[in-house]
Amino acid sequence: MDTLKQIALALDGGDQTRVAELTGQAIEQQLTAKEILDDGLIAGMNVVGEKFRKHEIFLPHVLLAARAMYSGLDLIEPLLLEQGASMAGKAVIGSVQGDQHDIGKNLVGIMLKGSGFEVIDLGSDVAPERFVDAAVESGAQVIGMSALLMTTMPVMKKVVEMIKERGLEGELKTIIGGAPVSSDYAQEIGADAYAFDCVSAVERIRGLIV
Ligand code: B1M
Repeated sequence: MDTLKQIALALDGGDQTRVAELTGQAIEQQLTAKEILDDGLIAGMNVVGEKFRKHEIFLPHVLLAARAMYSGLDLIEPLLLEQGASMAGKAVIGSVQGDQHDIGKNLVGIMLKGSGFEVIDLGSDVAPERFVDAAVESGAQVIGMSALLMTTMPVMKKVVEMIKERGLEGELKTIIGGAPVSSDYAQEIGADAYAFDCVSAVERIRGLIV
């Protein structure tokens, strides 16, 4: 079995040590960080998500898988960052209030830093006013919000509304992402952009700043 498939399998098994070991091997084999991410770590996490959805596994298993995912992400992060260039802009990112899911948001942060952006990462469970305050205080041009739960998506709308209320529309742009979010939803709430994944997030944010 190839190394990437083994990574996915070890992640599904929640084996943090093995995921780190195999990710190290994949790096030695000169596989790109993107291959390791997409075909190893994310592939494994998708299997976990599907099993969780079908109630074949429960939360402790998902938590172990998430921990294993981070052991691999830690190793590929410097490689993703190597592609970095000069400062391209400043973005505030976070997972919205009520949402603890942060893996996708962290990937967006890594890719942005790797592309030369300054990133202010507010973490997860971020209240609307924290997003806007942090952007104003830091002079960021963009707020990037992540939501993985249908129940937390409406917080994104609150941030967009707050930007309008404070008269910052046009100068402070918003981008949203996360599995339940779509471009239709972005349009519906008046967000400036939607990105399907962390790679397109960088492209979209570049487009917003130009
Ligand atoms: Co939970 N969870 N979870 N979970 N979890 C999901 C999201 C779920 C789809 C599982 C399922 O039922 N199949 C489901 C949501 C259902 C829904 O509302 N549609 C769910 C649920 C229900 C829950 C709880 C409510 C479970 C419970 O307690 N009963 C609970 C909620 C906690 C909370 O947030 N308040 C919960 C908890 C957890 C853990 C804590 C155990 C853990 C999170 C650990 C962590 O993040 N630190 C967890 C996990 C790991 C998942 C799954 C399995 C994996 C999510 C993930 O990290 N994927 C997930 C099922 C799944 O998605 N397959 C699931 C990998 C990641 C790279 O993808 O985040 O989609 P993703 O990011 C992508 C894109 O979406 C995009 O780029 C990334 C890739 O390039 N993207 C952006 C993301 N943010 C972006 C922002 C952008 C642009 C692009 O611009 C700013």
